[in-house]
Amino acid sequence: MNEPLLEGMVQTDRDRGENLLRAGNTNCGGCGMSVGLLMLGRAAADRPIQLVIPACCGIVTAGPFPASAYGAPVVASTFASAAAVGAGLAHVARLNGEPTRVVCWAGDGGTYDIGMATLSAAAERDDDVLYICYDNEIYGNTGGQRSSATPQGAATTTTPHGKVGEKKDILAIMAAHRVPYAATLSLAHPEDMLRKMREALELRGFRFLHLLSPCPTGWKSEPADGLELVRLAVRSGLYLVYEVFGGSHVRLNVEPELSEPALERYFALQGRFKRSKVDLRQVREGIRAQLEELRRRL
Ligand SMILES: Cc1ncc(C[n+]2csc(CCOP(=O)(O)OP(=O)(O)O)c2C)c(N)n1
Ligand code: SF4
Repeated sequence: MNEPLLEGMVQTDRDRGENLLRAGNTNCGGCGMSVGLLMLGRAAADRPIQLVIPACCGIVTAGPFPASAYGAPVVASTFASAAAVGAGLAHVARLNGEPTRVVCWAGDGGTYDIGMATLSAAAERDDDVLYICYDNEIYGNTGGQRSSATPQGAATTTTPHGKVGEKKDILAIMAAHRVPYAATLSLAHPEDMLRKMREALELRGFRFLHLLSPCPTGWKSEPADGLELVRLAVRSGLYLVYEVFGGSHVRLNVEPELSEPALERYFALQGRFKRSKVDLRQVREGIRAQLEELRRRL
């Protein structure tokens, strides 16, 4: 039953059993999204999954039809419809009595900005979809414009002197929908990440995962520094690793050290912050405020 269909060119649910992301794909070296996909494949193991990917870097990854770099069936959607398409596929799977789990895999532009309406609607309806946002903090596929996930001070092609204004708090937005499960994922904490991906695949209803996804091309960083950057973001408290159950019960998974050297190094390793000279005192205040807010909800 595990024979490849269509001579192995296109993957269907029946063809799993190899990496979710195959070798030879077009992602840049050091792309955090690649590691995220490998982890997702590991978490899914033999479980049949269907991916819905809007027009972000993640769909370029697939390559030209009929070949595919993905070891799972993929629907390429418009930005505005990813969560709605995912909801439809999940309904069809349920009606057919299939165990297939539907996963939307979208960048921050497709999530925080362009896909927000259908994302919010699917979350409100509690559709049976796992939505994963890989957040590289820019519109990568179109050459690196700012998104509402771009952090303050980061230079992009549309904010050459550094973005003014803070990053949107997407986890707070999703938690406010009171979805069964929402969590952040750290590539530098693979066991925690795998556990959350497995649990999120298992749960029913709408689940949201946020992955800070280093993008050497947009962050102007060394490809080999990606995991170290995430580690520094977690150690400094800039990226909090936590999960929210039912929109209200919060669990902090990694205690941030609030390390100042880690914070300094995080910014120093990325060319995108060079020009704006980020005010680290202000960043520290923001970190403490967010952590206090989170602790109040523990
Ligand atoms: C409705 C719509 N607006 C704009 C575009 C152009 N566009 C293609 S890719 C892209 C950037 C996507 O950024 P993101 O979702 O963060 O994913 P990334 O490319 O960084 O992986 C944009 C704006 C589009 N395809 N559709
Ligand atoms: S531009 Fe960034 S997100 Fe897109 S493939 Fe390259 S490293 Fe990955």
